[in-house]
Amino acid sequence: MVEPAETPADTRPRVGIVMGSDSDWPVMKAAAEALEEFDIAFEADVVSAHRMPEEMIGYGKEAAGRGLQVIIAGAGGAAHLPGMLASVTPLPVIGVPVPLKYLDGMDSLLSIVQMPAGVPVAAVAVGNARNAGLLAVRILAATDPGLQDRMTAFQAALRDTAHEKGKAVRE
Ligand code: RP5
Repeated sequence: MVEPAETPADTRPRVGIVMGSDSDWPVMKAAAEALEEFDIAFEADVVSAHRMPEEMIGYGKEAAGRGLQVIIAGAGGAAHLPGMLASVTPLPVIGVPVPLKYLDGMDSLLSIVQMPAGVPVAAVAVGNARNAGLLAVRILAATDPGLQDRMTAFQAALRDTAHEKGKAVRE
């Protein structure tokens, strides 16, 4: 019998992107795009803290064992997903406050950032899923010199672009 081939280590997801609803995806896909820019394998799914709590806890409990190294969790309104995941996983959790129709995302931001001592969630700005992706890259780069070199090059490109734009202002 032929054994099924194992998934090659570099194609196994290292980052899990989860969100409370598919309606969060237009915001959250920017995290996926940032990871793609750095060739980081990731998975993305809807895991609602309120509509599927058992599955949500299961996802958090199993994430590290499945090989994930960082979780990016986005939610809007009563945005409990990042904090609840952080309560059941030892992995770093990055929360993305998704802005909804009312309150400009302030409710999402405060729900995510006001965690009790001992259970940290790294929150990015309202709607800024790109920064969540880039922060995940930096976390992974701490133990990956090649990835760190790419992040350094990315930062140099940001600096060059800012210089270039400044030139247009100065002239
Ligand atoms: C939150 O409720 C989700 O993260 C989403 O931001 C919000 C609205 O969800 P839908 O009603 O659009 O599914 O749990």
